[in-house]
Amino acid sequence: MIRATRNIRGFSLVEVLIATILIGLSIAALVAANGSFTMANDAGGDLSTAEFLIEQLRELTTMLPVVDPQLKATTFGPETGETSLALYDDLDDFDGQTFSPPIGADRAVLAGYTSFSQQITVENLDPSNFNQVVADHGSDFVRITVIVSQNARPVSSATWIRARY
Ligand SMILES: [Ca+2]
Ligand SMILES: [Ca+2]
Repeated sequence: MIRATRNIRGFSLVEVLIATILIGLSIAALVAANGSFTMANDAGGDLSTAEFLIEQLRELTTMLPVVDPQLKATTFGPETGETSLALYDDLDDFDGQTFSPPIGADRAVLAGYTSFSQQITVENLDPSNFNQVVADHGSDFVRITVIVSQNARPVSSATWIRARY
């Protein structure tokens, strides 16, 4: 047995085993890395979608007055008779609303994004300290916050400030 091993040039069983283990480890590492890249790519795609959905609400609300054009600052939230999204005509009408499935800047449902939702909050701010929230209609400045979630998990959010004019 020993003589035969000396005479035959080739790989021993131990060498073959080590080579096999090394190749196996390399393949496992490659598979794991590929999985990580795929997950990172998916997360990037979700974030892009969330940013897009934030922009839709920003565009929708940009042209709206801060308080109701007819009734002025009488009701924080939808005024009497403003029973649907199509009738909302000022910023605070949108306070506390969640759109699931999300909506576009034209207020139409975005059917292709059903796993996402948009949550919007409108708050009045102290004019001398924008970190301080004051009573509803308590100042001429409002802060709009939009949180976009996917399957109830927040993905992205944005905040901006508007002045009453
Ligand atoms: Ca209104
Ligand atoms: Ca209102």
